[in-house]
Amino acid sequence: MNLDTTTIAQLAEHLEQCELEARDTTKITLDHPEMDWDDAYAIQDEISRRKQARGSRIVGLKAGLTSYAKMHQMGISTPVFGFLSDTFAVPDGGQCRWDTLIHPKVEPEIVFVTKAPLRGPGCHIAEVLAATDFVMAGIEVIDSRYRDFKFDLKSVVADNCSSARFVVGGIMRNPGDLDLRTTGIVMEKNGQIVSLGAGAAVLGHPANAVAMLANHLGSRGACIPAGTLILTGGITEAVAVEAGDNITLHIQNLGSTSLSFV
Ligand code: OOG
Ligand code: MG
Repeated sequence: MNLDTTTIAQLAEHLEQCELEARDTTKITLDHPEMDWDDAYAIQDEISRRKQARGSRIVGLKAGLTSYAKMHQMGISTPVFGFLSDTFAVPDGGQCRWDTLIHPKVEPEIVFVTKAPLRGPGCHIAEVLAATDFVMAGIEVIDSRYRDFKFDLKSVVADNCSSARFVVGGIMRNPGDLDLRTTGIVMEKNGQIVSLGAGAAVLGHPANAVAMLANHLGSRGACIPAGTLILTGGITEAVAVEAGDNITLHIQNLGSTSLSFV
C-alpha cells in the first residue's frame, strides 16, 4: 500500500459523493500516481463500508472486463471485481431514473447465484458449477464516475468498477442443464437489436469469471459466501442509454429481463 488511511478515506468519500450526486470527476490516479492495487481495492472496500454504515446491504459481487469486447472497448486487458449494494437493484421490468446517473450504459450479463461458499486460491470451473444454485439473465447499468468513461484499471477498481444499477429476471436454471458457452443473447433498445452474443465471450465460459473472483478474494483472505448474486461481466460492448429508452435482454433458455430509463 502506498496511500495512508486518511487519503484512502478521502478518496472513497469523494468517489461515493460523485456517485450519489451524479457528477463526474477526473481520474484519481492523476493526483495519486503512486496508488497501487491494494490501495484501489481498499478505497472500494471503504465505499462498501460507508454504504453499510448507512444501512445498505451488500447483496452481490461482480466481475468486469471479462470479455474481449469489453476489454477492447475500455482499452484494458485484465478483469476487475466489485460489489453490488441493495440500493443498486431495479425490479424486473422497472424504471431507473436517468437523472440520478451521469452517463449510464447497459451490459448483457449471465448471473450466477451460489448455494455454497467458494474459496480461492485454486478455485476452478467445476467447483463453481457445483456451488451454483441457479443462473439467470441480468442487465448491468454501469456509470463510471470518471469523465467520459476514461480511466485506468486502478482508478476503475477504486470506483467500484463503475457499478450503478442492475436488474435480474427471466427463468432460473441449473447450469448443469445448459451449455453456457453456446447460450445466445439478444439485447434490444426500444425494440431494435443492439447486442448479439454468446456466453463463451466471457472468458470461454462465464463460470470462469466466478472462479477468478473467488481466487481474487482468496488472495485477500475473503471468499464468495453462499447465496451471493454474481454478475459475470458484459458479454458485448456496453450500450449508452438516454431517458426514455427501454432495454430488454433475452437469453436462450433463461428468459428475458428488462428495465426502462425515465
Ligand atoms: C468497468 C466495468 C465493466 C463489465 O461487465 O465488463 C463491467 C467499465 O467498463 O466501466 O461491469
Ligand atoms: Mg458489468
